[in-house]
Amino acid sequence: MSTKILVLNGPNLNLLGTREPHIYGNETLDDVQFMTEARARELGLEVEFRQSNSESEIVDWIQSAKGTAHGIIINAGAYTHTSIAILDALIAVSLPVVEVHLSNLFKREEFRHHSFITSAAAGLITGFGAKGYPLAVEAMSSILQDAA
Ligand code: CA2
Repeated sequence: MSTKILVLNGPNLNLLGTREPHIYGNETLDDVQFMTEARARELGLEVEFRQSNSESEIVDWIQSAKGTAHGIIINAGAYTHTSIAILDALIAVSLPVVEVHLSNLFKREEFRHHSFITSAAAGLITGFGAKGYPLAVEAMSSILQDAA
């Protein structure tokens, strides 16, 4: 099986590039997918890139990663700050996790400073816009190589 990374995007990230470019940048989610897949290809990794506005669908996708993916990159959107269900699913699959955010959470409102995801993640990339995704792919590649 090729080395496969599941890249998950949470609510409203489908709106990227349409509003709030000063916070999230000008790239659309399709652009982010393109950049993510390009870096993955360079590193010999395969990417499955998904977005959902539904917490339960994200939980289902995380559960189904066991046995089908080698790692998970996740931008859980606003669920980052609320979802114990996503945290529990990430812990349950025990795959390496890299958390990514377009904006710098710590320069924003206090309620965005806490992430339920981070405690299940190897690390957090926040504030580099769309470029955070290829960076997350690099981080995942390094984690998987170290574990091999
Ligand atoms: O910075 C990030 O990547 C976030 O995960 C984005 C979430 C936000 O709730 C998190 O605190 C940080 C929001 C994604 C919504 O994206 C939009 C993009 C364009 C227009 C409206 C929403």
